[in-house]
Amino acid sequence: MGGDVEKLSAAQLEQWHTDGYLHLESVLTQSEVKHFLQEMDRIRALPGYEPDNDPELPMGHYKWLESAKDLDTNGFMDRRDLLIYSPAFIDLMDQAPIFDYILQIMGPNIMLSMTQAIVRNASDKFPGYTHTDGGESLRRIQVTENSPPIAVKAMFVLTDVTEEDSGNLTVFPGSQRNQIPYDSDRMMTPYSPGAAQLMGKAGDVYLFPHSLWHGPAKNLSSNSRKILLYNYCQLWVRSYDHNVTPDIAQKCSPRQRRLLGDLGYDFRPGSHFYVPKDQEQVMAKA
Ligand SMILES: O=C(O)CCC(=O)C(=O)O
Repeated sequence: MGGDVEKLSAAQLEQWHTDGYLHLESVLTQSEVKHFLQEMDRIRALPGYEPDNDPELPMGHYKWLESAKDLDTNGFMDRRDLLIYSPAFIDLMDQAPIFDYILQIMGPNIMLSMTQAIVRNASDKFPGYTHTDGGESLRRIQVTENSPPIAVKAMFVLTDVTEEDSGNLTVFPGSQRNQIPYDSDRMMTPYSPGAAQLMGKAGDVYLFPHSLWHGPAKNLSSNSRKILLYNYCQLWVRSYDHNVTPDIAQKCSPRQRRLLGDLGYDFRPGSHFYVPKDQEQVMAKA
């Protein structure tokens, strides 16, 4: 793909294939961390997509609300579709080195499928949960070890998580290849056998495929745990998040627009089936 791109080492790739996740340290600078934390505080008071108990909403769907329900900056927040809020959220979609690693792992025929900001407040009421991403469908599909994954998530950690039960991302290493039986009475939780609660520092990133069993542990610490999530999928799978308005499109570079599904021509039946001829070139140019 040319250019000066950062690459995962052979040892990291082996860990990716074996454990199904990577913990990359100090990816964001402390000033980037500070900026994104301030942005999370700011957008909480703004309208956006948040979870809601509206019985009219199908499972997993978000609702457009006037603000987060809790306006305390350490209270719970789960905001989707972040690109509308600032250029920093747009630029994070293809920032080095994480996007270089995503291209290395997934290949060039990809798009951005979701963005999300989550605050897991300290609470003894939240038991944590465990799941795969992509719902019932993707869970049933297991690619071979060396295949590019169908969908991958980058979790940007914005607050230190240095002890267990601090809202840690909890993973089941290897479960991307050896799926855990799910059509049974067995309920997976972050405390089921095989679970590993990950530690991390503000600025670190975890990469994992949607097929890895994962989820947040309880947060019994005295701090809120704050993260950003950027998801990527193979181009034909398509985004399940973004409304790409003209305003967002005009703030994006050609590569960012392509990642949002703009193929360089108007959509018509057949688009997204084959990749555009210039896909590799567009992905290679930051
Ligand atoms: O850690 C969280 O708050 C949620 C993360 C998660 O479950 C996910 O990335 O799907």
